[in-house]
Amino acid sequence: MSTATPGTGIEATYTVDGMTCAHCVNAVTSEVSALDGVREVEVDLAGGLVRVRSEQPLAEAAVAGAVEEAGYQLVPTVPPAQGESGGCCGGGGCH
Ligand SMILES: [Cu+2]
Repeated sequence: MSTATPGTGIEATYTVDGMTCAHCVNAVTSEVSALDGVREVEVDLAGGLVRVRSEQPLAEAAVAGAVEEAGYQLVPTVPPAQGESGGCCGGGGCH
C-alpha cells in the first residue's frame, strides 16, 4: 500500500460499454479493484457506470486497461471541445 492519508479519497465515475448482468459487474469490479490505490468500486449496471474510490487520482488508461482485462470497453471521457461552432470565430471569418 502507498502513503495515503486515511479519510481522503478521490471518487471518479467511468462509463463502461457492454456490461449486461451481475457477472459482468463482478468481472469489472474485481479487475478495477485490483488496481493500485483503489479502495472501492461500485458499478451501476443500468447506467453502465463504474464509480471508483481511490487514494490518489487514477490514470484513465489504467482503469481502461482493467476494464478491458475484464472483457469490456471503457468509454473515454472526452473533454468538451473548445471553440464550438457558432461562436464568433467558429466560421473562421472573425479575424
Ligand atoms: Cu454479464
